[in-house]
Amino acid sequence: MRKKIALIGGGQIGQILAMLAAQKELGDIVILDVPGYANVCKGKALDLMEMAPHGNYDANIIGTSDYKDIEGADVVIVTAGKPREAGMTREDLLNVNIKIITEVANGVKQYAPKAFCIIVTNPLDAMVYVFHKVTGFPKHQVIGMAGTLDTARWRAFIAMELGVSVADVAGTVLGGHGPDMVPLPRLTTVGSVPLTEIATPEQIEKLVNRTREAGTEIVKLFGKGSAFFSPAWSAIVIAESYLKDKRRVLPCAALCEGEYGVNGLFIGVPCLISAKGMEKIFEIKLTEEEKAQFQKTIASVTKTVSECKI
Ligand code: TXD
Repeated sequence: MRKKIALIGGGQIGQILAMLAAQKELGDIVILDVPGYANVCKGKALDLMEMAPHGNYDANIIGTSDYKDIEGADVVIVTAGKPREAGMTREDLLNVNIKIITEVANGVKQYAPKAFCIIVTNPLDAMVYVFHKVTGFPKHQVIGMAGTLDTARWRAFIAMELGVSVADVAGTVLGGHGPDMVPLPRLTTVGSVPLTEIATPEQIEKLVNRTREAGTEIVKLFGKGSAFFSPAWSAIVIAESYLKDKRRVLPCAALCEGEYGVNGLFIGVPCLISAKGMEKIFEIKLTEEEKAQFQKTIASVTKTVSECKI
């Protein structure tokens, strides 16, 4: 029997998720959205079914607004919520998206209690916290997708700046999904050559700042709405690692209970994603300067989470 992937939210990111999940033959796909948007999602699902002969995949894809249809899902990816508009911070979305995530969490808890859940909705670190609180799911079953995207952006900008293949850029971005996220130049390499040896301090500073503001750079260009291609791919990479037990080590927002000096918060840390879900958090020995940056991002996430009053 095929695996089942439930996409909660069939907007910009949701539709690309559906396309990628189909092309990768990850399983059957359910796109769930609010009743007023269910017909559009049914149309998107049908369009993707009709793409299958050329896309060369077999999958059953449906659109719905009924949680019964996600029954028994193996993976749930949540993008339901409002995206940012120009001039908005991720935190401006807090109150409206808390309500949406609470409703979604209750639906998932009832119909897909064993699913590995990947939360994408912003403000990310707070929304994954709310989802986890409402479902009461074990910590290995719930993660937030942000660091995987922030790291993709970091790698892309380095490749663009240095004129090298992105395939050869390795590195990571930790911390919350906001302007004080923590790219780690010290641990970034280009074909095994340390970034710190082939880029100037000025170039590195520029790359760090661009990565921190990458989401906002796109929101400004769009005017309305936020990035969707790269967030979708980033979430699919995590889902695929779970479904195929690829055991990728990816920066995800995971519930830290002591790791990195964080207690009871979801924040971006390197995670082993296996068939067990978020199997393990790897701890990196940070320098004093990196620790100070990490403290700053913890403070921001703590503040946003405390505003959730949950
Ligand atoms: O790295 C990251 N985590 C992110 C997060 C990167 C980019 C964007 N990020 C956030 O993802 C963004 O700030 C939003 O909060 C979400 C989804 O972004 P998207 O661009 O897909 O937003 P859309 O196109 O508005 O789609 C959201 C859909 C839309 O179709 C709504 O009708 C639906 O969510 N929606 C709901 N679905 C189900 N149930 C409820 N209650 C609901 N409310 C809205």
